[in-house]
Amino acid sequence: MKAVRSPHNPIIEPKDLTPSRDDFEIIGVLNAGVTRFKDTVILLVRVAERPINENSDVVLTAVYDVGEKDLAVKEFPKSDPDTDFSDPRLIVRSGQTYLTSISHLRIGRSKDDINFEIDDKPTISAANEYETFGIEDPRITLVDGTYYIHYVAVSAFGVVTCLASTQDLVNFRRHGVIFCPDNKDVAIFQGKASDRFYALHRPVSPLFNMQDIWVADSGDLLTWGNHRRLLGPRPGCWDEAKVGAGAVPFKIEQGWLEVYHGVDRDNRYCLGAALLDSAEPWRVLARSTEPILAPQSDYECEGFFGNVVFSCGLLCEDDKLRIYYGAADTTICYAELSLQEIIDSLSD
Ligand code: MAN
Repeated sequence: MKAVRSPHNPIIEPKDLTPSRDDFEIIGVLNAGVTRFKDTVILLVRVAERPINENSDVVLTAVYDVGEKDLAVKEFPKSDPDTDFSDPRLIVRSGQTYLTSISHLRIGRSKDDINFEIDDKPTISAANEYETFGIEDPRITLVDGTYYIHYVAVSAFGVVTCLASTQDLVNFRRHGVIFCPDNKDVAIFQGKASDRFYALHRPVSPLFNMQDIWVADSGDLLTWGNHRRLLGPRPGCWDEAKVGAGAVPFKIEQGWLEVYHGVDRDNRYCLGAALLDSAEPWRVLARSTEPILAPQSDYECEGFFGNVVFSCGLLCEDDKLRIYYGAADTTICYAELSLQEIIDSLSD
């Protein structure tokens, strides 16, 4: 599979943006939702920040304080034997998990697909009890002129998926939690099947160690039912450990195409594709046996969390997939792949 990476990669880096506060630094700009409005590509990028720290004996992070309606800095001594810092994304103190950064979402616009003007201020940020550890990984689905944004919200109550909508990308209406804990990697299909909305989602069963992709349907985008298991990890394959939806599924001649992420035993995140039946999207017709995009360049292999390519959105135009993806949880990159080559590489 030939992925043509932009020679300008990474196309967006933390240094291109201004932190939301003077005492914060941006450690990652990643995992963007994507849509097009006329000749403009719109990204809703995830910006991960943490307090600037000059004391090497402690780890600092920020959480949203619901009472104060503001971010509060939290300090964790590195010497505390009851605190586990082994995953760079997490702080686990006496069984309670915190994140090492707090994310918000910002809009970026480009007329040439590659050079983005990113807003100086957060577009959507943590604002309620389900979002105290931040909001992440947005996907955008356009329905009758309204952009529906489904994003991950993290708090001590768990990982949920929330819905917001906007017509002008300026004023946003929050619709609350649409999938309860732990459930992320929700991707609402671009278009209806048999007159219903469909969404991929990824519930977690810690008891049985299951993290599979499920599919549900809805008449109003808010209430989801008819949950069915769609696909899971495959032993010995590039997606042997974990799978989750990536981009919003979109219609092609042969069915719905979904670009999802798979993780292997070494925690390598790759992208692959799945083809779902047009009228019955709970049926998987074919899947990638090899990744369509795997970490390979320095900027994908090294960073805040290395060996990661992760996508929340793409544009399928001129028989090409224009994929925007987070690289090493640090930057946003761009690659083009031939739709035909992807279809030819799928097998059942
Ligand atoms: C999680 C996701 C992403 C992130 C990857 C890799 O599964 O929620 O936010 O990019 O891990 O760290």
